Amino acid sequence: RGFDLTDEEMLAQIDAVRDVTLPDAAPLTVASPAGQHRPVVNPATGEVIAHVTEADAETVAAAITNAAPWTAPVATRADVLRKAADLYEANFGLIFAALAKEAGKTLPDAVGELREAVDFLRYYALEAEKSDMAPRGVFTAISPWNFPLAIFTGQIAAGLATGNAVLAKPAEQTPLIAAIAVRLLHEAGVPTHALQLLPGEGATVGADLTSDARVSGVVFTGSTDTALLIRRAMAANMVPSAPLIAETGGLNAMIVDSTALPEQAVRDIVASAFRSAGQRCSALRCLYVQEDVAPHLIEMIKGAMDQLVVADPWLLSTDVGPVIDEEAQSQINAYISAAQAEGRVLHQRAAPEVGHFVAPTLIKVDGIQTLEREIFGPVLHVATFKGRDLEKVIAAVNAKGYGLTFGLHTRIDTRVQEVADGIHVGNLYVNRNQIGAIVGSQPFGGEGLSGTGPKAGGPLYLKRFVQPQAAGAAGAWAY
Ligand code: TXE
Repeated sequence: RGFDLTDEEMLAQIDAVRDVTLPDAAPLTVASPAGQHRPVVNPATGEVIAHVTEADAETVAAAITNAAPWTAPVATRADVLRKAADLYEANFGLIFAALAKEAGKTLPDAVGELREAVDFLRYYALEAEKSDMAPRGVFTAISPWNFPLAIFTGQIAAGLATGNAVLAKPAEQTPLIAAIAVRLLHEAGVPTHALQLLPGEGATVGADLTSDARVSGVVFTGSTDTALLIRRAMAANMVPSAPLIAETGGLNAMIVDSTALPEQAVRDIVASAFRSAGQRCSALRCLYVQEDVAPHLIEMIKGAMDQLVVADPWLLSTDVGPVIDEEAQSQINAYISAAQAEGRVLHQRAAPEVGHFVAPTLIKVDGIQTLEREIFGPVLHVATFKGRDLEKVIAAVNAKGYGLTFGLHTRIDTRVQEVADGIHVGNLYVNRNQIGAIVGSQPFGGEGLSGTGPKAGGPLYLKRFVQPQAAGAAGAWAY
């Protein structure tokens, strides 16, 4: 079954939680007195909305000891995950409140997160039922703040559907939404020994959870640097066959050639670069426009940027919310200031002064050099290219070693094939918005520095959560 909440139902749910108090709605399941107390900040206002008690080393050690695979038959596990999906839908109002106030997510972002989370639960339930296989044991799931519901739930759902115990460590910035999700999963019937929530810092709780010999695998989404740290910790401590399933960053580009439909291209460019305040790993970072149409297209982009509502996501008409925290805000703003000093800022859309907002910004890039690093915010770079240099653009993008998403707007059919053959990328979007996963139909994941594969939301994903001999015996995949 697909996502089936109507718009009216969603809005009614939001109305019902206008005055929700998040700490009351999301009591954290781990409360070790010795643990760290971390303030949770609403990035749209800068206000502290809760204090969270984080796990300490003893809590983590106890959680690993208590973790036990979920031995219920696969049909039971699948039913429980489907029930959890129903509970997520029934609690959309609360989920929206947490996503808006803790992660700065707009209403369309929150709907997208809910839909993806629910799809993950139902899809992995279905996939697990197709071939019952032996779990590896205990999985650590480390997730980022930018999809604090969808990615968090997807990792857990994959681990649980295959019968593993899951130790879930959410990002430091988003423990409340994680607590709500785990509460709903437990309410649906996931045993507490099979799913434990361990909020805390990456460098301490995350490191402990990825360097214990009793952990049989790690599923991770976040930065490439952290993935490399985790790989080293696992190599030193875990059995050699323990898998790391990682999704990491990208330096995503798009080509718009002279034949592209400008309205369609501009709509997709602005949505991909600025929605979610640019904090999607799939987001467009660098746009290459064919020289002859560039002046017109850039004017159109500026006009579309001026239409964006940059505001607190608690206002339902908001298009662009804040970035996640003060550190992200100051890093991105420093980057923009440096570009400004070099005279490369082509356009900016004003943003509120209060809260951790970054003004959506368009920056000019000279030549077809691509970016040095990923700027995880509402910043779009634009370069122009001559028609004969198309191959050079593709080579420049490939040379960076990331391969997450790539966009192409053209009406030349042979060019689609040419680009598809040339670009090393996990997800190619032709004449459409460069977004992330569509669970079940467009699995998501990158190549090279962008991740290990297999793609989340696809048929091969669960194979890495089960024992290789069992997968082989089932005639499927062996790792
Ligand atoms: O990630 P971090 P950040 C990437 C994107 C972006 C960056 C931003 O490239 O620049 O991540 O997120 C935990 N051992 N993507 O900087 O620091 C940490 O606590 C174990 C890509 O916050 O990697 C958090 O839970 N865990 C993307 C998680 O790792 C550790 C989606 C991610 O944090 C740890 C989101 C350690 N030593 C971000 N250190 C995608 N491809 O989907 C940190 N953590």
